[in-house]
Amino acid sequence: MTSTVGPPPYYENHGFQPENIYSARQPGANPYPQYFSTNAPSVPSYVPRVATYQSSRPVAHSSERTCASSVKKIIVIILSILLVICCAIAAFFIWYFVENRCLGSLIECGSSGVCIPPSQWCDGVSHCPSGEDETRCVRLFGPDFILEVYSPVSKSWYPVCQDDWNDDYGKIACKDMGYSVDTYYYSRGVATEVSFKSYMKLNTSAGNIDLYKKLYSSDSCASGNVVSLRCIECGLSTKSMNIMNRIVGGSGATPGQWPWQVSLHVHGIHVCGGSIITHQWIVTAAHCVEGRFSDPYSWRVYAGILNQNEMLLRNGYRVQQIISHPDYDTDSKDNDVALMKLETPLSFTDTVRPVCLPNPGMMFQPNQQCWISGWGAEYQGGKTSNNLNYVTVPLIERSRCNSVYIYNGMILPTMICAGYLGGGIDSCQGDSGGPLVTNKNSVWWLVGDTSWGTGCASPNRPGVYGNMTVFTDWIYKNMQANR
Ligand code: 4AZ
Repeated sequence: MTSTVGPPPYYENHGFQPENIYSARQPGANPYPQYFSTNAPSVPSYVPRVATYQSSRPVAHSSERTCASSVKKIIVIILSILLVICCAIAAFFIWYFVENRCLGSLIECGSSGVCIPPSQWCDGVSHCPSGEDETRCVRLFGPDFILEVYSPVSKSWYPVCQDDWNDDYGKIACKDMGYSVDTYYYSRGVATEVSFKSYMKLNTSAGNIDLYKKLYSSDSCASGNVVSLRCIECGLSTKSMNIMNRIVGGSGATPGQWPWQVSLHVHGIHVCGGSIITHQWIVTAAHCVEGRFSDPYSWRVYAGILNQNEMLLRNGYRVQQIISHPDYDTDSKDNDVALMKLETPLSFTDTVRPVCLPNPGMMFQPNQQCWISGWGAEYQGGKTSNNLNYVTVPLIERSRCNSVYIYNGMILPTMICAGYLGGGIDSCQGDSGGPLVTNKNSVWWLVGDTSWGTGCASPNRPGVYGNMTVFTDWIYKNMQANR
């Protein structure tokens, strides 16, 4: 230990001394430069008098001035930096309000600056100042993607007649459903169904006005064709199916077979599955993003990779936003659906592609052949699988799945059962959030998202999936509000 006993060291502050002005001072020599006379009065007449509490030693005085001016400089620099930061923040907010005026997950009423929550958009009650929330309601209906527009007057949906329709109108309708115009696929006419009695028609003489103001209801459609609208090229698998068939009791997937399947990681560990629906949006289960998992920054999304070990060598896509269904219930698993918005868009390839969201009016049949895929456990209580597995499962009618010997009334309208009552084949821990899909009209549709079940592959305990048809509208509105 070193001792600190004794007087403290004395340091004389000479301040800044430019070279060759002051010569090196000898001990006992005049401390002042020679051009100051040593016989001069203690306060020379030409030296301004200063208050005595200021140092009378010229060297110390100049050093304090230097120090004060340095402090001033630093303050000026800091203030300048703060000013620049404030200007940048103000510019960002101005830009933000000009570009997307509605903060958070709200939809703007036209360009009025009034914002409403997605749940109030097209709910049959007018909330916008000019009623835009009820006059710009579009949807795609059935397996042929028939474009329908809602008439608030007759309170019903009408198919749009193909007469005078073009891609520019198609792009507007796709944008109003929450799609980006960059993904626009096509608009084409398809023969009308006998069930169509009225149509929405374009009034071409209406001039350059809003699409929806140009539409009027009519009992005739000259071409006999209605608009089939595809806002994204979805539901295409590049690999033909090996139905022969692990998941529990499934097979290993090949590249491009389930291109919408993603693996969702937290701290390098697979937690849940998900499905790609656009370049930036992933559908998963709300229970996957509950509680401590609700922070978007903790997630990484892996697309187009079949093997978990390989994912650990890659970066994954960052998540910008997570939207959980507002009516999700932890206990009953009612509305077990959530959306993840990626920070950067996915590039679509043969192995990375979106699945189609089911349109209202899809009517999936009981016993309809569907497929589940995921990296979940291969047996009850097992660990995550290294490779992506898949298996075919039939849908089970809700009334049957709700019977006393199966789930005894626990299957709500937001749920759909699929699997085998004999057991042996099922989704399991780690498959949650992932897809339940079917193929109809040569298109792959997202029928459900893996949600829950009692154990895995046990007799009379089939898998339970979120009923995607019920969620499509919620998904579109939230994509629209968070563009
Ligand atoms: C789960 O915890 C899970 N057998 C997924 C599916 C099923 C059960 C549990 C259905 O991720």
